[in-house]
Amino acid sequence: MSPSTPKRVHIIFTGGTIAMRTNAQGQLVPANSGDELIAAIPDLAQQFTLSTQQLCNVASAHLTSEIWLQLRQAIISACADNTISGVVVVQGTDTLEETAFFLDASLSNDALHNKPIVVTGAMRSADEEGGDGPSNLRNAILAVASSEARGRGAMVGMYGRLHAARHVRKLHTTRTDAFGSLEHEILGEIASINVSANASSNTTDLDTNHAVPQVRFHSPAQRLTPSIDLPDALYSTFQQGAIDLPRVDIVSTHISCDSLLIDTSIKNGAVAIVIQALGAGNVNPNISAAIERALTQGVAIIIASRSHLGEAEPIYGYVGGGQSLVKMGAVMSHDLPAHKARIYAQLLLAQTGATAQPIQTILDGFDRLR
Ligand code: DAS
Repeated sequence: MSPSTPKRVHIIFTGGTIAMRTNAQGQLVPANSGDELIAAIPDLAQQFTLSTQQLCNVASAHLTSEIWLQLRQAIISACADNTISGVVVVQGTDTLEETAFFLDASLSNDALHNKPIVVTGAMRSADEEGGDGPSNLRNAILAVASSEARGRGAMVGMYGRLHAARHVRKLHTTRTDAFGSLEHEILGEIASINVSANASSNTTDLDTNHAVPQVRFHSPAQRLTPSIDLPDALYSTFQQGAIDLPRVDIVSTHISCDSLLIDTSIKNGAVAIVIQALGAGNVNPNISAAIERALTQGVAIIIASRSHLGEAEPIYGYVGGGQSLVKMGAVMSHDLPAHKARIYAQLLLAQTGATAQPIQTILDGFDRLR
């Protein structure tokens, strides 16, 4: 690409509040196409060559593993095009961190040709005055076009901040600054800097300062989650309706909970179960017994914590304590919350096709997260 050729960014739209408007009944529903969202940031269309793709237009609660695999395939194709700098994915914020983590964990730098992905959305609808959609979309495009974004895999870009897919969480239900990385540093930000118009032109007019957004990363490029390459055949088999990603359920625990949900999950074909355990990864004797039954039947058990900070660790040796569970053959999710541990387990099982040996596959795979 010659230095004068505008950078090309590919944008894949799937829907979300960013594309919703209020209907005659006063309800927010999917409405705007991706191209209509791009029309709201005309200056970016002058700065970059933008190609767009509308995969679907749904609330992010309606996304499925089938749409994820289509999205992943669309990203692989876009990144293989050497005119494209990177890919922006637009979706609803409710499951945004899940999609970002799925993409980050399932796409190696080789598959991406080192190109970055930024997943973004909005907390305010397209028809809301002063909505955050246009600025989030603008920032995401600027971020993937930055050469410093290369080699970082999939990130989340919201409210001017870039978060690692592994660490980011939606922490607030409605605020525009809803996303955070908890105790982890954010990867970077898009901040406005003031430049003098005369600094870049030879005019003799009076100086006029104007704000220019600039992408700044805080640390060198690295991948925080070991990539799990999915077999090429998976997508085509999936398209033929022959398989789904392996079934991995999440069971949440609390005072006085019993084993019903774990037993039901096994009966319904779960290959692995993520237990959202208490504190550092502890459960009561009912759940401990159910975990032992599951492991005996060959179902892998992953222990995550319902706490927001810290990691699931094998500390306690009482019945149901994390150390006792690990001795039985369960595995700790480390810093992954239950919903990301579920995705990671699905990918590991899909990669090896080792649904016959899920326990070993999960043990080995989660060990690499440390
Ligand atoms: N919560 C909405 C959003 O922020 C809806 C969704 O996730 O699709 O986009």
